[in-house]
Amino acid sequence: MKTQVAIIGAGPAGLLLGHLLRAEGIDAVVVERQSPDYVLGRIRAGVLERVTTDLMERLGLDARMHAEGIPHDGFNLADGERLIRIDITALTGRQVMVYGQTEVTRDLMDAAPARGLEVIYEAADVALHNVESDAPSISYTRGGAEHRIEARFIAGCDGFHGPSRKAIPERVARAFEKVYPFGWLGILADVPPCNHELIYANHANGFALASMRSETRSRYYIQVPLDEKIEDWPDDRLWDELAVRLGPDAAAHITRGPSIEKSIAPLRSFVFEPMRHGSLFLAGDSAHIVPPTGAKGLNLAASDVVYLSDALIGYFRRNDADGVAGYSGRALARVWKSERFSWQLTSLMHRFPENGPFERRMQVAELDYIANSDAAQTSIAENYVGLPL
Ligand code: RFL
Ligand code: PHB
Repeated sequence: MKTQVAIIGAGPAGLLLGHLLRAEGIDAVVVERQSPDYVLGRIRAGVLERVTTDLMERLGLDARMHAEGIPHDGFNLADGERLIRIDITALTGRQVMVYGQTEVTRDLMDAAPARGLEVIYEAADVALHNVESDAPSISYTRGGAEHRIEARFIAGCDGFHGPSRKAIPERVARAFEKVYPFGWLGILADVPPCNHELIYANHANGFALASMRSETRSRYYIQVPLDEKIEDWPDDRLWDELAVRLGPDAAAHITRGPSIEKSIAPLRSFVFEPMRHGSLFLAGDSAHIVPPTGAKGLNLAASDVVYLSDALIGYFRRNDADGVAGYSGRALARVWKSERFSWQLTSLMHRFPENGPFERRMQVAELDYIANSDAAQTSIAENYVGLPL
């Protein structure tokens, strides 16, 4: 098979890119290792910045998002008795949208056939070839047969564990990484949220987050050590711990219910440079990971795709290769700012096993500063709502 852009990975980055290219008449094929049900079963992001909602609007795939998503004007930072509300709308004039990554992915998936975007699911052994040439290709096996897709470019949208990043030789690359000594244990349950806005809580037992997917579906997280096992967290223990960490006011409004999903995700900051090598581009989690505290991962995938689709549309429609050459630098400038914000909010709101009383006083002093400074709140709000493209 021949196409213009071969896309590896049908997560948000790959599907958004495929749709943006098809909307400009550019041929693209997406190759995904998992089945559609598996992809939709992964419970991940919940908060969308304007960059992501704008993309769904540009594609004309925003009807369900606007009908079912919940715009939020603010969120809360809690520490003991203190609750600091960050009024993002008053401070920035903008909102964020609570609409699950699962739903974004479903909307993109459902629209693919009608828009001429071919997505090949359950493709095994995906491998990249000749990425330094103008005629790269990918090979994969499916149903026992071997297949090859020849393309002008490859977009590696295959997440942190995919093969694309590894196809960039070490001699031209540099990786930056920070691994945190804890993970987030998440629970999804069909119960009303305890608060109409998100609460990020710093408690002596560790961080907790109260989030939601809708008026009837809640998403909560707690910080746990990396060696913690899901089996050690039956629902009752998790609800008890959430009530302790979120504090009495929130606890009074927690509705308990059976978990419909429970999983542990490790926290990591990671950036890979460059994001293009020859005819291969990286976008989304394949090039960078942020800890989920800032709600930035999916939104960074979306901003990468805005830059990458600009570059590819310039190349194919206007014969202009400048965007291709500039992609990595443009994308990384925004990536590093989101890395900074996610790392800072993670440091402020979690309990680190290696930290002592001095670091704790630093957290308290910073929260005190934030509580009393419009400038500090504005800085948090403009980052949370999303920096300009
Ligand atoms: P994805 O979603 O991982 O998709 C990559 C796709 O590539 C496929 N793949 C392969 N396909 C073919 N061959 C191979 N060899 C392949 N290897 C992998 C995979 O099956 C998959 O379908 O990456 P993408 O598209 O870059 O999207 C990134 C986002 O998924 C991620 O950044 C966010 O989920 C991060 N994140 C959050 N982001 C936000 O913006 N807001 C949030 O509120 C938020 N909360 C979260 C999060 C991530 C979490 N976890 C579990 C990591 C909360 C959590 C708990
Ligand atoms: C979520 O609802 O899954 C969520 C919300 C905010 C975050 C991270 C995850 O910062």
